[in-house]
Amino acid sequence: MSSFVCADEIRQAFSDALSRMYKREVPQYGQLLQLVADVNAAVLREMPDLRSQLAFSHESSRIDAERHGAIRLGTPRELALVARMFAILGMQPVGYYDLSSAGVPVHATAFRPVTDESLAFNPFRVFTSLLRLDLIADSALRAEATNILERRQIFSARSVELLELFEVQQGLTASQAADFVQALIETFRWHEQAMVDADTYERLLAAHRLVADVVSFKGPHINHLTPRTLDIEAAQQEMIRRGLGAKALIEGPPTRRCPILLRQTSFTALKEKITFAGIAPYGQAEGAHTARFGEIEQRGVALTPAGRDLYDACLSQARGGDTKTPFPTRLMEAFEAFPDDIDALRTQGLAFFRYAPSSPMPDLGGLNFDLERLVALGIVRAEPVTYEDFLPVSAAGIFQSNLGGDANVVFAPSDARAYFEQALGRTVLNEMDLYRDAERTSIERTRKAFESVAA
Ligand code: OOG
Ligand code: NI
Repeated sequence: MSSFVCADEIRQAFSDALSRMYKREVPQYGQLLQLVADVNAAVLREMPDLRSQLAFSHESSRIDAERHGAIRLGTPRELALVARMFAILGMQPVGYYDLSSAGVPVHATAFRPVTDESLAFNPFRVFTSLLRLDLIADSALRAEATNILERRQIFSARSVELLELFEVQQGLTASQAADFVQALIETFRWHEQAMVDADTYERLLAAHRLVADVVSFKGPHINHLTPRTLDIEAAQQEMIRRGLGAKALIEGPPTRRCPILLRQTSFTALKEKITFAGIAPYGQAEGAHTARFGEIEQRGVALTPAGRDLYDACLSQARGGDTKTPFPTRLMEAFEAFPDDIDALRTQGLAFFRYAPSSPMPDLGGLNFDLERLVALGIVRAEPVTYEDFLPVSAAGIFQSNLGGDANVVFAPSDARAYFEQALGRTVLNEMDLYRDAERTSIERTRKAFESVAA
């Protein structure tokens, strides 16, 4: 029997291949990677504590390869297929993001690895949106868009064949996996040739820029790849210094000593030449499309439901504040209510932590296992669990700043989750359960280590 390649390795190969492809397609992304590597190296030189924390959380090795991407799909059938394809890469749908209330007619999930080991190996994630044509008011245009989407095949015959083989065999050999990665990245390639004529493109664009982006092309081009920086302020300044027009505002929480959740910024999308379908009287019509960009992010600690409620409350206070005060000031002020001390985050139950003995566990002669006591004694170390997911308000901000033009349509909130999960063929995983499990497992391991010495 031939042996199969593990999903983590296939995911790594896919993430690397996609990154190489995007670097060729969007050279500014290559500049961004270089810039982030420079900033990260400087941060690690200057902050030995952070270096030790990353080593302790098994994250040192993943930082350089770490990134997320984003794709936008057109039909439930595409979502179902993507879910099966990404399962081969060890990526599962985590979380449900409804962006319609922010004026973006999509709902989404993040495909990502879920176990500690897989995340440490390579945490590559893909923010995957599904277009909501039901939110397009013009019913004729909706029918036309549905028709166009129904006809397209975003996956090659070869990738579907390998998918089916995987599902029968429950694995892929090394050469099948290499083939699969090659076939799969083709789906996410940029297509300069639109599937629609100029007139249709304009009508789709008028409905919503996102509708044009999804419906006009042969496949769901990767629209950005995002490396992880250890200092987003420094990286943002470097972006400006190196002439990569950065977005004015960093999305997410304000600057803090203890980073929480996720902060993101991007350079605005490129205006790229496209060719429309149809035979124009004087040769093929050309146009321009704005969709692809580059983004950077800094990840902090995952918050518990209580911490997340507090985050949401602070954020909405800042957003609802007096517009005479600049937003960054409002944000700083609102977040004064959020403790910025690692022990406070832990003892107040606002964030998740991973526990482990800081060195071989000493024999404490008959003491009962008392986690807090062991932490206080410095025998057990608590390190923040990294937030592995996304934030809906930030995601909407990223979408809007890159769609070109303004997007001030607001759709009535609706519950389309059941529809999304039906397309997916399963329910999405709850990210809070995953963080809670990570924390619990680490405590159990620590307890075992303690008991094995005490026994
Ligand atoms: C996805 C935007 C969301 C993020 O990092 O929050 C996202 C998109 O533009 O398709 O990638
Ligand atoms: Ni992103």
